[in-house]
Amino acid sequence: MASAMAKRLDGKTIVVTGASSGIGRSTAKEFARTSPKNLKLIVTARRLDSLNELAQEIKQEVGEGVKVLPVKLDVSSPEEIKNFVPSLPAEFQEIDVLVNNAGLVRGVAKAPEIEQEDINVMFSTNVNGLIGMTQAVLPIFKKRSDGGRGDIINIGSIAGREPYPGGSIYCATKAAVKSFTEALRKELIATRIRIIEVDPGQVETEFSVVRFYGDKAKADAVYSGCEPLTPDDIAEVVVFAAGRRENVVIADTLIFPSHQASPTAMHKK
Ligand code: NDP
Ligand code: 8X3
Repeated sequence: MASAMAKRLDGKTIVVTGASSGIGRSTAKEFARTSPKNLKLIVTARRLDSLNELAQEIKQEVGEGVKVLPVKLDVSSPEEIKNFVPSLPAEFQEIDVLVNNAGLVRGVAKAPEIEQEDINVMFSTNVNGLIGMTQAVLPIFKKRSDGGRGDIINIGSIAGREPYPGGSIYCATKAAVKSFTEALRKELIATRIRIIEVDPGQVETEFSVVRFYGDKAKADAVYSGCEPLTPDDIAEVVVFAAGRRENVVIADTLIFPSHQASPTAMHKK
């Protein structure tokens, strides 16, 4: 017997950005596990090899009921976003859920020493990319009855609620995600389109390796003496939100591991 959540997700087409690693990868797998009979998953990122591996892993785990389409997509490129929906095979074009997860942090520099390139990459990915994907997919939602239907799930961060030293640009991008998300929910009030934000605290993924430009020792030090969340912990919240009854909007969530109460209030053993 299928769960209520499995039935609600059955037949949906879901896009996950940044699915080559971490939270995005776990989210794609969790959708597949939760509704394994009839689902279409479009997994996107810049690393196509990793997306192809993910597609294989999903197939091995749940079988043929979930169709996975890996798509190479750099969300910081407006041109690639413009071509994204028109390039999809017809059977994948009726998107129901967009998970705007692709994002990154670069460095821990403080003003005035922040590299212009890092500022550009963080804003063009975390903010422009998320807005661009939303604008690319919303017209599909808006064609549907009742003014439109579908889900946009934006991955924000505790960093967007509580900025911290050494993270000013990243925090500003996540605050922008929060503002955009909240305005969008108000703009779409007369529709069935659900605008959902999921804000994780500390999650161990490639996030810190990217922050420290590939220095794994520095990244590991971030998580030493404490137990961070896993990407699966966040994936479960994303899928739960998408799997609610249509009239239920999990508008906003903040998820911490038990040792964390803010970006800087961390208990380390
Ligand atoms: P990872 O580094 O493990 O994953 C980031 C994903 O984003 C990768 O799949 C990467 O794929 C993708 N990505 C980065 N840049 C681009 C781009 N220009 N175009 C397309 N895809 C891109 O980190 P997380 O899983 O932790 O991060 C996922 C989201 O969660 C981010 O938005 C992050 O800000 C947020 N978050 C993370 C927290 C944490 O503590 N880890 C806490 C709060 C929020 P590829 O390199 O192949 O393009
Ligand atoms: C990631 C959380 O606090 O490391 O978004 O910036 S934090």
